Amino acid sequence: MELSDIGVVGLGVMGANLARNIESRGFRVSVYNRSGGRHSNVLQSFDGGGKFFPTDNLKSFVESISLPRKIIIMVKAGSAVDDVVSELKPLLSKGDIIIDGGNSDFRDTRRRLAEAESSGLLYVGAGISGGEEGALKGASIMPSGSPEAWPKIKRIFTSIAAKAPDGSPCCRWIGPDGSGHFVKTVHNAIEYADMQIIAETYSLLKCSNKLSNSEMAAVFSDWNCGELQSYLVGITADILEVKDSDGSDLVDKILDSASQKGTGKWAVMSALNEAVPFGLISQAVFARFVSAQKDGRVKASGVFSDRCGISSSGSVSVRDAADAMYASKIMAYAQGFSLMRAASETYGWNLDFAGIAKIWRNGCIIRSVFLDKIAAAFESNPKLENMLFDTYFSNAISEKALPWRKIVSEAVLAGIPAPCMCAALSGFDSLRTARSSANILQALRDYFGSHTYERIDRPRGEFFHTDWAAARVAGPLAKITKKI
Ligand code: NBP
Repeated sequence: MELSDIGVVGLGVMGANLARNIESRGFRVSVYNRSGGRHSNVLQSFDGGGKFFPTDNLKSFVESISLPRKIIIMVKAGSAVDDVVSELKPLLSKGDIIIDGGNSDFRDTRRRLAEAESSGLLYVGAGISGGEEGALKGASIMPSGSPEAWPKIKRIFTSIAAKAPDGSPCCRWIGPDGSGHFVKTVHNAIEYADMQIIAETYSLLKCSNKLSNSEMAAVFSDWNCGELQSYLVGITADILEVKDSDGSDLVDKILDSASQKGTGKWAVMSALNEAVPFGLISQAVFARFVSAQKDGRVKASGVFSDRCGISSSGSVSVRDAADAMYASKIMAYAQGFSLMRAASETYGWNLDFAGIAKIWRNGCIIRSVFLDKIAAAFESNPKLENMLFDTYFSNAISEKALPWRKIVSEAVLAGIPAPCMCAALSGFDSLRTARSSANILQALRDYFGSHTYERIDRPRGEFFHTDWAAARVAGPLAKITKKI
């Protein structure tokens, strides 16, 4: 009996297109979907035939794949993955490879990996970015997990991946454990920030400059030819030109309430766990929560319409807006890479940051020319502590600092919400402030809670406590400060 090279479980948007992509590269693909009938629809949509092995139960699906079996699970993240894994396990043989290609939480991947390996199986958590089109024509793929699995799946994965401008596949082994899904989570978090920065700029051009959608489309198209070139900026220009059936602009009819599936939230939670400053990306996630509170916003707009101190200076410079976007983008990526760096140290993943930037250059949603600069920065210094310390980025953000401040100030004065750009700028200012105001925080904490503090005139690690109330009355000679 002829056997297939690989199997795909779950023929939703991503699974169906991924199966087609794999088959189009000359591999034989077994396909299975929980709800019967879906694979026949899928195969019909691909003109039927091909090197597909459609199956209607998991047992025959598993038996139709050559050893060691390679099975990609493309189902909804969460308990559905556990369901499929536990149904597959009794049917598999030692050395078979389970690959979860969905957007799983990396902590789930760590657990599933350990359980699979304890049963003699190999397990891969592969972040896949690019949406429907990427799955079909070439995605950015971030696999990690059992290292013995990589040589066995590498040929298929690198052939279905997008190709970077230099021809290299946008897929490389990320590392052990759940590192691939973690990197995909950070990718998505950066995607949240990129999108929110675009939305804030759109808002300024629309509300301050009163540009029409077609005028904004021209601005975004122009930006897409320069340093801001990116997939998201390009499709923003497209969106602004699309008409509804009555000839009006479709974008104006879209309800301003954005949803999310959880990867942004997971990234923020990881940043909290790793103690990494993540204000800008957190604001991008919270901005979606605020957007979803449509009724509350409508109510507040009625309450505060004439009482919120707006003092706009008028329209903004389009050039300054581009600079503010670019500077904010630098901060977003700096935060994302700092989070990956912290997690890499915590979990011992030894992540290759230049390699990660390289596989994001095509296929994925955040693809842009900007990623070449990041790859170059980490290639010249793999231990780069913060992207902002790279010469290219430190020069770029310094050159754009003044226009960035002007744009953020105008947004604040005009009362136009720009949570990401404001957080980006204040994150930058916080970072470059050598002597911060945290001395006051420490004094307050010590005053009310005896939490102690360190002194600038004593070595780090020596802690002091002051009886602040007594000191205020007794003056400098009193013995009110003690070393702990
Ligand atoms: P879809 O919603 O299009 O399809 C979901 C699939 O999961 C269907 O095949 C469904 O089977 C199956 N499924 C579910 Br739901 N529960 C199951 C269960 N308990 N057992 C077996 N199968 C089950 O999702 P999608 O957009 O293809 O996304 C798949 C994964 O890829 C997700 O993790 C998603 O986050 C990720 N992802 C999506 C995109 C994107 O742009 N859509 C991009 C990158 C990553 P059924 O037909 O029987 O209901």
